[in-house]
Amino acid sequence: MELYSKLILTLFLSISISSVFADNLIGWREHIIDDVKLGPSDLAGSDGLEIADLDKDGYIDIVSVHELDTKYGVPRGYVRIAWGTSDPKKWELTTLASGKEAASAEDVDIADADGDGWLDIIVACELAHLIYFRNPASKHRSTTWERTIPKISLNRGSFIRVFFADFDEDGKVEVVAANKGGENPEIENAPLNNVSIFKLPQDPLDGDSWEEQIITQVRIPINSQPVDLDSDGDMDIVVGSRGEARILWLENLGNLQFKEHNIDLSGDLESGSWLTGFNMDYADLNNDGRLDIVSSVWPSSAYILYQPDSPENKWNFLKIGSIKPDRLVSIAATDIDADGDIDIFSGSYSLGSRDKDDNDSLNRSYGSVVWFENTASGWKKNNILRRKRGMYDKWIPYDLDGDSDLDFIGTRGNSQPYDGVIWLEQLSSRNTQPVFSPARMVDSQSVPFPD
Ligand SMILES: [Ca+2]
Ligand SMILES: [Ca+2]
Ligand SMILES: [Ca+2]
Ligand SMILES: [Ca+2]
Repeated sequence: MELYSKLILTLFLSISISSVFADNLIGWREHIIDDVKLGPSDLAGSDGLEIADLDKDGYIDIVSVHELDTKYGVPRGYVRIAWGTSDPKKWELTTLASGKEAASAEDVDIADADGDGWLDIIVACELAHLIYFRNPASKHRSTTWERTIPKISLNRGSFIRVFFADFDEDGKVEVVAANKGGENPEIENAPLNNVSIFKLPQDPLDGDSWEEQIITQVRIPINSQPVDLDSDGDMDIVVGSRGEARILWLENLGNLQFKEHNIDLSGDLESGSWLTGFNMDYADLNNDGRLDIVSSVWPSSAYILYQPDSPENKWNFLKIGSIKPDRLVSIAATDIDADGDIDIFSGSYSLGSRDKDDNDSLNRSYGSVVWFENTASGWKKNNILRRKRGMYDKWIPYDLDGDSDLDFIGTRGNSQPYDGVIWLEQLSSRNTQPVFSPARMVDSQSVPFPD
């Protein structure tokens, strides 16, 4: 016990001292939005999230999905909404769906799908369907939102990503989704699976009338992200294949026709590393007018892939940095320090037990959060937090407290009972305070960064 106290004290001192001498004065304070104390006692496996003002009260609301994946057996999950208020430390929490309807809910998107002026919700479930929720237009928090599980999405394995976008520019959104087949397909023998657009009927609640159009097939599709990659005004789609360890893009030709382009790199990545395509963000990083891709490269790095002047050409690339030995899973490209250039915010995926801290070597993937600062002399890694457990899968930049610096809203998984939804408040001038102020007194054990 005494040794343990000493260890904690040493850790505390080293964190304090390093923060005093840190170059920049940005600090981060963690706030909990949803967890087992504020929400259902079995909330876990928190994963995708999106934000929008669903009830038009002027405050951002957060839709988050939770896989409950620390337990096996009956497929279950939660779709939760945190309703914003004038105080970013106060949220009203409701459950939009639970149990089998939200079986291993993995991803979510928000758009006005039926054209009534109110934002609707779609969720991809790993076990295993799509489910659409219609915004009720009034009494948002107390009424049960009407919903449908489109028949065409049933009995075909795991939906891993889902997005709304208007691909044919008729003013109504379509749905694009990646179906990876089984929940844990073997990479070697994985069959080709679909990336599909679903054309919605006039009333998307009419689940029998959704029409599927397959737009490509790859081994273990893991992403199908709408983005206007060639900046010609229509939405293209960036696809990731885990089975083939590559990404590609589908150029929108109009009328729901797409032309497939490989994204081939101009050289080799470091040996033993590969593109996952699961989490990417987009920004013009070399100011040539073309959008570039910022991607995680497993196991531990973030890279920029520079878009070439023609889709036939190879993509040059640059390594931004690494969080070795942690597994880098999330990428948000935005100007974090408000100095006019794009920085990168990232989190990792802890391995090992999800419901307790393991006693083992420090040279393993833990749950960490860092940001990479774009500086005149290159990319500088700024450490924020590192714990034994945490999967920080997605970050949404948003100035939640209205003090003009960007804060980050995210989910945390792999760390029951600490899973849920959090936000990290940016403290632009923290002076001598630590870089990171945790929300809880007791949490998964903090561990020092190796660098
Ligand atoms: Ca709201
Ligand atoms: Ca385009
Ligand atoms: Ca910047
Ligand atoms: Ca702020």
